[in-house]
Amino acid sequence: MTMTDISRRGFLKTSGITAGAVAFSSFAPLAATSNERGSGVLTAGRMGPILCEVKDGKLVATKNALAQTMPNSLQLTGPDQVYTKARVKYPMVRKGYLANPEQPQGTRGSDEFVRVSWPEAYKLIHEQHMRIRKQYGPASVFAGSYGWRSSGILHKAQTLLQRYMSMAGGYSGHLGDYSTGAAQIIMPHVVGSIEVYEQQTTYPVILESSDVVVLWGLNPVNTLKIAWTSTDCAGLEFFHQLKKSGKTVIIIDPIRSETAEFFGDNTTWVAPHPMTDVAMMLGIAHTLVKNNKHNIEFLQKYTEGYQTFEDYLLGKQDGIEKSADWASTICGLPAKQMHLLADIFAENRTMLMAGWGMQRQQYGEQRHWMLVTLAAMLGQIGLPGGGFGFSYHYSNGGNPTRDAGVLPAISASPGGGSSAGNDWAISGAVQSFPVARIVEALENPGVEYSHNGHTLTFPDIKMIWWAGGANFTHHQDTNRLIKAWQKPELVVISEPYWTAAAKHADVVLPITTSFERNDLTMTGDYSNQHLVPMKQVVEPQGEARNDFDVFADMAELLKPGGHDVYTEGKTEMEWLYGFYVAAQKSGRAARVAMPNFDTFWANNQLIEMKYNDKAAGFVRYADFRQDPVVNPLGTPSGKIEITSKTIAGFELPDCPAHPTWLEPTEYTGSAKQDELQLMTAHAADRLHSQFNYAELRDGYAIANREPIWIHPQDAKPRGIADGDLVRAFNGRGQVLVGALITERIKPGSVCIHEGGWPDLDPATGICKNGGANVLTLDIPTSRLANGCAANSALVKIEKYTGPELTLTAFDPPKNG
Ligand SMILES: Nc1nc2c(c(=O)[nH]1)N[C@H]1C(S)=C(S)[C@@H](COP(=O)(O)OP(=O)(O)OC[C@H]3O[C@@H](n4cnc5c(=O)[nH]c(N)nc54)[C@H](O)[C@@H]3O)O[C@H]1N2
Ligand SMILES: Nc1nc2c(c(=O)[nH]1)N[C@H]1C(S)=C(S)[C@@H](COP(=O)(O)OP(=O)(O)OC[C@H]3O[C@@H](n4cnc5c(=O)[nH]c(N)nc54)[C@H](O)[C@@H]3O)O[C@H]1N2
Ligand SMILES: [Mo]
Repeated sequence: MTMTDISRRGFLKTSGITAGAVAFSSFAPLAATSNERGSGVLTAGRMGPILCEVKDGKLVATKNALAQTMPNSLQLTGPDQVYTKARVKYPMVRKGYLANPEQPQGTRGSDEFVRVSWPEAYKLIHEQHMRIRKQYGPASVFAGSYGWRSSGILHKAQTLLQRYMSMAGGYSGHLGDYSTGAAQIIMPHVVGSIEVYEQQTTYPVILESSDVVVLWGLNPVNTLKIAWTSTDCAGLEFFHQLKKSGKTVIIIDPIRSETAEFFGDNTTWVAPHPMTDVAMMLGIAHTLVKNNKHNIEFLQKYTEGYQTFEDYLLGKQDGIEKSADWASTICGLPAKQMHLLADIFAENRTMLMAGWGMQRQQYGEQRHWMLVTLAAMLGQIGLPGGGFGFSYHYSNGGNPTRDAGVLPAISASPGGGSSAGNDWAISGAVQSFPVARIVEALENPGVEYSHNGHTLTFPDIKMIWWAGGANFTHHQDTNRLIKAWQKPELVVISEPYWTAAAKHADVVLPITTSFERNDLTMTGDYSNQHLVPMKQVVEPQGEARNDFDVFADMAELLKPGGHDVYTEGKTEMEWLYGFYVAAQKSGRAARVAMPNFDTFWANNQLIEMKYNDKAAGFVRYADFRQDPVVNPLGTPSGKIEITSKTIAGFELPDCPAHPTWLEPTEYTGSAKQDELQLMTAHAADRLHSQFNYAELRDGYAIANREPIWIHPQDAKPRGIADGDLVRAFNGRGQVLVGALITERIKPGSVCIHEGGWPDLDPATGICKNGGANVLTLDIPTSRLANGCAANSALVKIEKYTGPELTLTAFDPPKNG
């Protein structure tokens, strides 16, 4: 069904409202297949427990180790991860840096690299690290190193870096993340918790009790391929069963996503312009009020400050009624469609599931705040299958929590506490800034800025060590980043691959992949469904070493004995044994029996934790709904804050006291004639930049570049045909992309998925691989949250007619 089909019948045609609810037990969790599966070494990655086929010491294939109905392309990437030509083989140092580390010649990013031995690399880093630390203090050393390093509880790149830096006397760290920067700061003011990383009203309850499920900027068929720990695969199965249930599913997204394709005729696709959801929600809210369909009783009992918001909604302050007609001119949908959505939401048990792409935008705080407000007006929060949920598309939020033996993880300071032996002064982060403000920090040392009501100061960064993140791919406005990146005196990158960040470093250290070391992980960030051995499958490639060993060796250079303080005198397997014993102990408390470690490790099988019927019936906010006095929320009023006195007190022009439509700087509404809005959604066949080098790329690359999704209406007047090489550009940069002409995107918008490795041509400055962030705007969501606002940019596109440019994104540098 398309977005033009807006009849009530159109929406509800396949509705479970008449079909009847699906039985509670129908969401039987899929059994782990560890007993029936084929042979292979068992390990795990973000994409789930994985079986590895090894021939003659070589990893030849990887596949899922759990039963699953939905395919997960990322599970096939094992051999590419180990053997890609993009692997870093040896420690390498930039030529101009090696020649004179205190006064380096040449420029980061355009200099040659020279191979050195591990001891030479250690010595060089140690000496310069100590010089910088002594000269400028601990805050000058940035170890905030954000990113999606591999799964595992021992080989945690960032934590291991920080463990070393804490032994060295402290460092500058980061606050928050790129994922939910805006939502995780605004939600505690609104509902008293961060929401985005919390257990949701469960999948079984949705299948039993929801009539209408709204996927608001949610693309779970892509985003549930992975989890922060390792996916338990239950989320994809849930959406499979949701489709089978015949319930009404409405998808609100400028892109007809993989999820919309998956639901096919079982869904209605509604496509507003990007960045306009608040206007659209206001239009729906206004309709509710005009038709007296808002739940006044709920608003009175459970919320604070509704009246102020309603005054705004009805235009009592600014003379503008935020009606569906008003919203229509902004979001590009017919008013009738918003009227209909208001009716459907109010008349049925409706779960509003929201993704995060729409808060990774300028004024991103407003999206989820307004969505909670809309849900409050519908009055279904705390009822089974009603209300809102912000983690249904991520890490299987909604898969019931198991009774489990839960693994701990290595900590950022040795001994897990504040001291390790009397003569080590252990210190954590001495100064931290919101993670997506790194370029602003590099540009503005010592400058004050406002963050969540506080005044903070940017550190003066002189050294950066990045381990476990791809910041040249993940950060906005690459050319601005490259400029700011010249400021520090030393940049070290620990990486398995020659990422753009590695190519812009002074020292590059080759790190193992998770297939080359032993570790452990749970699956399901909320469910703890399995405990999985992550077994070493092959020998490390080249001279790759584990982050753990690198930092342990570096700690020895800090002071004799440092190695043992760092490792606490334990080997890799001794650490894993200790973690497992701790899990066994917590398992006993939950009445879960687990074999002893040696048996478990030799078994080559995962442990499935115990299903808990009570947990399976969890309804978020049920206790608050039952008694808001006994079970208040963690907000100042104890209620849902539709107007927040706290936020009002911050007096921020970019984040007012209640959800508000604020016109973005760069969006369709401000576009000049030939400009288009750029969306940068997460890709189906990558985890951000990870696996961009893999064979899967052959399936999606167009003209050997990242694809750009263009609506025929936008392609035709520009003379762009399907498969053409296209130049997308704006004042910030330019990229080469391959045209995918499709009606699956709202006219006026284009999409280049985030995660393509930047590959800047030195002569023209064009990114030859289509790295989306070369074009994005590096601004904070607002001075409330300072979140990542990547999805806020205008671009122009044209058919590329310049000289042929060869892709070099995945080539190691000369001598590499
Ligand atoms: N335009 C735009 N930009 C975005 C986004 C967007 O939507 N649009 N999304 C943002 C979001 S939500 C996020 S979370 C970020 C993601 O940004 P990142 O998390 O930085 O992205 P990844 O590509 O997963 O980077 C992980 C890196 O760690 C390396 N690595 C893997 N295992 C190990 C290990 O064991 N040790 C070491 N040392 N390294 C390892 C990998 O090779 C890879 O280079 O991107 C953000 N950027
Ligand atoms: N396969 C895969 N899975 C992943 C990741 C990955 O890179 N690859 N990344 C992981 C990480 S770190 C994160 S944070 C999550 C990200 O999860 P999300 O942030 O939810 O993912 P996105 O793809 O950015 O956005 C989801 C959908 O929102 C839509 N959207 C964008 N802007 C708007 C808007 O203005 N309005 C509306 N209504 N919709 C909009 C996009 O078109 C997209 O279909 O996914 C995780 N899962
Ligand atoms: Mo993320």
